[in-house]
Amino acid sequence: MTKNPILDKIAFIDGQPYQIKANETILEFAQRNNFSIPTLCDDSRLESFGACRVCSVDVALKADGPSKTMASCHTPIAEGMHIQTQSPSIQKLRKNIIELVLTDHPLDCLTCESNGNCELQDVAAEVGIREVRYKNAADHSHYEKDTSHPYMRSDLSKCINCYRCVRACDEIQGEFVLGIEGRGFDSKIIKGANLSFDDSACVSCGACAQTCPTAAISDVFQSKSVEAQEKVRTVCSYCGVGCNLEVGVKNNEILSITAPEDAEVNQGHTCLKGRYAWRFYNHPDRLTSPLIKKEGQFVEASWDEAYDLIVEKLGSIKSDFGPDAIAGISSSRCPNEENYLMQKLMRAVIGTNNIDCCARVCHSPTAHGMQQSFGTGAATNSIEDLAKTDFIMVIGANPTSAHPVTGAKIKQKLMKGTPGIVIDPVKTEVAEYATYHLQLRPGTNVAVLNMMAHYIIKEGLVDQQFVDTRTEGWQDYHDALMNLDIDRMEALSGVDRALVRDAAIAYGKAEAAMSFHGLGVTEHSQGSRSVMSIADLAMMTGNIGREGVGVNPLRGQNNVQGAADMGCQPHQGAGYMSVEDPKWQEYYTEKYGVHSPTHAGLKIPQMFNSAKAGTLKALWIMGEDVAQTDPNTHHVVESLKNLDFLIVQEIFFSETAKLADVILPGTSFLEKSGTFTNGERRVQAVREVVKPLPGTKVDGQIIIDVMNRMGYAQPDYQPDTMLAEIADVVPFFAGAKWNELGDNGKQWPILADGSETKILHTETFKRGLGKFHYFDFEESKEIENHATSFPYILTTSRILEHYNCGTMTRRTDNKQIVSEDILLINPQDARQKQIAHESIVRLFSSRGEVNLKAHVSDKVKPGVLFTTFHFPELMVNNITSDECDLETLCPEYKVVAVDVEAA
Ligand SMILES: Nc1nc2c(c(=O)[nH]1)N[C@H]1C(S)=C(S)[C@@H](COP(=O)(O)OP(=O)(O)OC[C@H]3O[C@@H](n4cnc5c(=O)[nH]c(N)nc54)[C@H](O)[C@@H]3O)O[C@H]1N2
Ligand SMILES: Nc1nc2c(c(=O)[nH]1)N[C@H]1C(S)=C(S)[C@@H](COP(=O)(O)OP(=O)(O)OC[C@H]3O[C@@H](n4cnc5c(=O)[nH]c(N)nc54)[C@H](O)[C@@H]3O)O[C@H]1N2
Ligand code: SF4
Ligand code: SF4
Ligand SMILES: [Mo]
Repeated sequence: MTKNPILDKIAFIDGQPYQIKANETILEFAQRNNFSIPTLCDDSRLESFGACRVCSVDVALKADGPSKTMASCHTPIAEGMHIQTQSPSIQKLRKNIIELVLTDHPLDCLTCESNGNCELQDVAAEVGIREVRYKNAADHSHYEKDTSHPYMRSDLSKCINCYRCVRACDEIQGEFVLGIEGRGFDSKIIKGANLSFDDSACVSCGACAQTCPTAAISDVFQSKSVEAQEKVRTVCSYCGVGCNLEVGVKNNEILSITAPEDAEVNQGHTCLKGRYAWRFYNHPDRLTSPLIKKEGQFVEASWDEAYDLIVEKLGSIKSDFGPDAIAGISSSRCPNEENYLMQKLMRAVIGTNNIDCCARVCHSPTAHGMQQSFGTGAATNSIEDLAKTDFIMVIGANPTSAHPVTGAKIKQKLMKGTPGIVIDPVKTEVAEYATYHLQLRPGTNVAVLNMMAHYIIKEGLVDQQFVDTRTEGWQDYHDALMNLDIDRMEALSGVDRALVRDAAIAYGKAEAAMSFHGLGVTEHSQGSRSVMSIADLAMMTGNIGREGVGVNPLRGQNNVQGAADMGCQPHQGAGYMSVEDPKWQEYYTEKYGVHSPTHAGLKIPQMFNSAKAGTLKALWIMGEDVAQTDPNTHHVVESLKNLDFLIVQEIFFSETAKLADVILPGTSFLEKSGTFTNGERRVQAVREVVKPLPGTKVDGQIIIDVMNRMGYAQPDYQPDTMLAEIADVVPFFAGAKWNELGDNGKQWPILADGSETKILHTETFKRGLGKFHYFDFEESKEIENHATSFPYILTTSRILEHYNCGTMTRRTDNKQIVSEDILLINPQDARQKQIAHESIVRLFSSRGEVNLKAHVSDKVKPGVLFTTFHFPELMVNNITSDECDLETLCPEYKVVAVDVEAA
């Protein structure tokens, strides 16, 4: 459909003049001006379809001129048009159409799963239908219901052939699961080759259920949503996309979660975790009482007993061994306010900088690397820029599994012809749609990125003006690249030089190229260096500081950006000011009213080593299951066992909680208020949906209770006053106010006047000039030391259905969809090792072993194996290594020297 690019011109609706906007349909024009036009096949997120014609209007080109009836959803508005939305002939037409639709629709409204939440009924009422004249002309009641899926149902006898579900699956999710079989009255929606949801390629995003105007496809819980007394807007607590959610509640019980269509982050879309995986919140396994370990057994205790013990223990350790014998690990699953409090507890109350969070094992190389290159570690652009870019590079990220809503957008762009590069040892879903897939050996990013930079220079594609005016360090970088040993890099990375050259040329020539990266970049011994190399590519091609470009880490956990912003790292306090700089020590001293500790603290791996060595005595871990998710589990568990005192603040009895001396039952995101900061720096309000489960306390209040008992006066937890305190300390939160965040939040820096920032480094970089860094490729020590005995490279990642340690997703019906970690092995390797598809194999490294099921798959190259770490029964981290990023100590989860054999 072509639309009119007209601005500031007038058209008329029911006789009244209104300004028209470019690229608007008549329907959008009317809706914007508050005229109601009934629709059935329309969904504003989908391409207009014009099938049902319920949205028909009369259109004349002159005030009293002859009119034509047109479908408003796909007719562009034009200057001078006169639209009649309710003429008698139009009303009659709509009524006839709806009557016809209803003849084909079972009249079981009283028992229908839509439970009154039916657009068809609403439209029928709107067009004035009181009864149906030709009942069930075409009877489809024999269509079988599909109840194979834990979260969705289909009952196609209720289908009215609007094809919204098919279009949502194609255009929003890009999964192409749904199709149409047959013609006319017999046409029917099918899944794949007429399969059930369960057997189809459906990824359970729920887009079809959300758009279906009847209950032909519905959420299992949908019928309940209309009973909700209240709808609360909050933010998903799984991944860093930060989808905005609407939660239906009744009597302090959650009935449903859907995605609001005005959500700026996710436009009415989610993945199955945000929409469906919330039943953990009142699961019987939730911790509901403080527990104290006595003679090896956990015993229920009162909050007072638990607090007394904590204050006594931390107090005596501090006085006997000094504050640095105590450390804290904060939770990127928790709101900013709670992370801020956790670091404040450590710094202002205990007196140590020993505070860290899961960014350590995740994107700490991104934060460090981008700080070196640009001056700040956060994503330079916004996800909405995907609409404005004309080239996409995805490096070491699998967004359709790990950031599904953004992943679906990236996939849509690539499918619709935007060229792109995927650099990944695995054939990920986005790799299948990308123009270039550079399937490198795990651990060789620096080699491939250097080759790309070399070809960009050689082909004359450097944006010299950007380099000259906005950057420094170019000449050294340039000279090193001109001397690159391409033969060696090609051999080491295993990627054909011609392919790298073509990809580099395409990136270099793009008007606006956007790069996204993930853990396949950071979780390596050269993690920080790879991040700086990505920044180099962006700077040398001028892809920084404007729309549709930039370096965009796909931050992992819902609030990992926030945890670092709030200072949950040992070298920088809240707002990233150096804890070793006397000027900033003074700043924090003034803000917190107590003297700041003066030297940087321990990073998580150093905490474990110090615990093992006996110098770290006490550790307080909030919401991080290190015993399952940190590498080399035996080492982690031994270290934790060697502590004098371990406090675990959790919502479930995690693997780490099992080792605690005291367990404090916190609350999930559904039971508290605060803010999460997503991967594009968007600070959004998380709102209490239900009251904290009896026996639990809001995590922030737990920390405050202990602060107060240790003699530091901190007011009780309130989201508004906490955010005000943060705004006073963290410069880029200066204008953040709880009651001004609205439904869609604000992207930081939030200036004092309350305005937000969509794109960073537009005029200058945070550090002034952007800085080029060249690094030689270095082989991982893991390969150097172990490859002869363990010749395969294992890379570990995640899957769509489960989330990290899995305490939450394993307690939802997601477990019915996926119930174990699987090893991917190339057919050639499987043959050689005599490993059959779905057989159990023994996977082992120099650290340990794990038995798991093999899937023979050409998604991985020969020599490379792939698995996930979601199930503690298997404990994949038994075999991962202690190697880590040289600069930040981020573990090298992505390169593990292993061997495998049939079990
Ligand atoms: N469903 C789901 N979503 C999640 C999570 C989850 O557990 N489940 N976890 C969240 C968290 S904490 C995070 S940090 C994010 C992570 O999300 P991503 O950053 O996408 O992380 P991974 O899927 O672990 O790894 C990404 C890709 O890196 C590739 N890779 C491995 N080695 C290399 C290499 O040497 N070079 C390159 N270029 N690529 C390599 C892997 O094959 C994989 O496809 O996801 C978040 N979202
Ligand atoms: N082999 C391998 N291991 C990995 C990775 C990998 O790629 N490969 N990825 C690593 C990465 S990127 C990350 S980020 C880590 C993640 O590892 P973790 O941070 O350990 O994992 P999560 O499952 O995100 O959540 C941690 C805990 O927080 C608890 N929790 C959730 N919400 C709350 C709350 O509101 N309050 C409290 N008190 N607790 C809460 C959950 O029950 C869970 O036990 O795993 C790392 N481990
Ligand atoms: S849930 Fe999502 S992937 Fe599955 S059929 Fe519906 S739209 Fe397609
Ligand atoms: S894409 Fe991420 S934030 Fe959105 S619903 Fe899924 S897990 Fe939640
Ligand atoms: Mo992560």
